[in-house]
Amino acid sequence: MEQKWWHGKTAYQIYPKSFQDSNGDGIGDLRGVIQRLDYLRDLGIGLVWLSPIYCSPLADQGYDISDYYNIDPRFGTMADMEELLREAKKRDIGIVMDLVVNHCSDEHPWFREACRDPDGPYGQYFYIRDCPEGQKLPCNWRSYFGGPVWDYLPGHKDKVYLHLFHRKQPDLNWENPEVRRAVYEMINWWLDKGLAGFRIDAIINIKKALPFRDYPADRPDGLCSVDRMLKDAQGVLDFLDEMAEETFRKYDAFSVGEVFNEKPEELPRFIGDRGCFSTMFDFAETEIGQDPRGWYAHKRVTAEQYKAAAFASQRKAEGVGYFCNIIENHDEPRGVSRYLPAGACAGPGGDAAKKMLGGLNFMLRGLPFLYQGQEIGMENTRCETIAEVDDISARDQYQVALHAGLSPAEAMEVVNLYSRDNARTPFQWDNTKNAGFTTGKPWLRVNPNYTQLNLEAQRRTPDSVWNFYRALIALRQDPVYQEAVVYGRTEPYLPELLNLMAYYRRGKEKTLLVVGNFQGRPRRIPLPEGGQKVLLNNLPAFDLRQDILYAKPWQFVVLDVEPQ
Ligand code: TEU
Ligand code: CA
Repeated sequence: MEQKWWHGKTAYQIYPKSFQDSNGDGIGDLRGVIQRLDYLRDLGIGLVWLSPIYCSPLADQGYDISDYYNIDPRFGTMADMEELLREAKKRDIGIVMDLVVNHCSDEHPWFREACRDPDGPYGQYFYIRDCPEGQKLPCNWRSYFGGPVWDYLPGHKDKVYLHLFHRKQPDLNWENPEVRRAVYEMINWWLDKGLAGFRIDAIINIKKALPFRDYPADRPDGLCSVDRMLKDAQGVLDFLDEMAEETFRKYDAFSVGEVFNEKPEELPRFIGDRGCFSTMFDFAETEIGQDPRGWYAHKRVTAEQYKAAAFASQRKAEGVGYFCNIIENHDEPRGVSRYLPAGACAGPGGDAAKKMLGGLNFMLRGLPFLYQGQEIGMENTRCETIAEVDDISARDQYQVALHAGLSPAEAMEVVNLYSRDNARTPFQWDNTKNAGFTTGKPWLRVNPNYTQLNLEAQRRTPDSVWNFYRALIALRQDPVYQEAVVYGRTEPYLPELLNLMAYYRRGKEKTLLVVGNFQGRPRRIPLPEGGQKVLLNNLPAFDLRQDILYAKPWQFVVLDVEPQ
């Protein structure tokens, strides 16, 4: 596998709306990000992905773009963006923007024009079909946010348009070469400005199985998940190869795909040496326990499932490419609230558990992608009623749960576990009002645990979660260990032992052994014989006697061991 300029970095996702507000309007913004660049540099971050900051009606928090060439005034100005690029560059931080091109906003001029004249050129930018009122829709697919993927074209009673996501997110017709040309032009315009690359949103959806047809209904609503259609859709990689050739490759840009539902044999074409993307997120852990009926039927993740999913992904990437490893993002609950048993991170030993989970994920082969607040162990938030919830997918899933017979209180438990708001509460900088995020009224309620859980407190505490993440990042940058951490082969260690997740990272010179006691109970762990040097430990103790580690609950260590 070819080595790339970004392989050794540590990446960080910013959700700008919730990161840092600079002007007191309660909404995080670009000037806020600029203010925090030193923080990111000192943490050791080399790549930053910004969730969308383009002009948008914010029907889906910026994932509905009405102008790809401008910054939404709520987030700042183009001058702010240019300053951010310059200032980031000074600190050796590459800025990655979100590329949301499966759909645009219904307020984008292309869609407005398509509504005005569906038979004109812009009608071909979207999927518009004749469908007189009362007639059957072109197909029975269910939008990701609930309800049919079809809605009446504004101003027309006899035409419908396709939206796989929200009705304010009409799908762009990638079969139309004009659309593809317009997208590539926009990408290059941004890369010319000095962007390091893009995170590519929901990209598998750009290829539809055509012509539109029904699939067997999979819920009582008579609709069928888009996932079913994606199985039949052929040829997404032809579009993506073309895109890479016309854009990213010319700039040696970084690109990370948000890819779900890929066909396994296609992995090399996604992230191999000549792949269309530099890398893609590994969502294997995210997908554990999911149930097509909806969030209410999801199952909690066990340590064994987590381990199996992580190791399977490491095997898949071996010799092919390089995944991005995450425990959370802006669409997912907080990793510590999800992958640790209920209540584990709140009680005593909670910090140890958080560090163990973070360490196990961070040390896997691939690019570690931290999500804002992960480095201080931010947790899920709680809402008592659905009225407090902002996330459009959580609102839909609440209804799905009610229809399935759950009580409102039970449905709220489901929402509290999986709502996207969990990751979107403001960053907890300190224990002043609103956690130092804003002097105004935050757009989304700050997690009340900020009085204890905040960056400022963790800076002052040597054994905080934050200091542990700093040590992880420092290890990745350590010239002695970097080769093993970045490129070393992953080899599971004693995978048959329940609630133990351990693996070697075998580099050219150095071999590391990563060990996590994935349970709130102590245990004995046999270690390979002979010299072990402890590089990282989430607890003060390291109780080793005759090659047996007497591990404490949630203990996590990284050892430098003799290659064998
Ligand atoms: O998410 C794509 C995606 O597949 C989502 O349906 C995801 O599974 C869902 O949000 C979970 O509730 C991307 C973005 O990350 C997300 O924020 C956007 O809402 C979505 O695309 C539409 O642009
Ligand atoms: Ca603001």
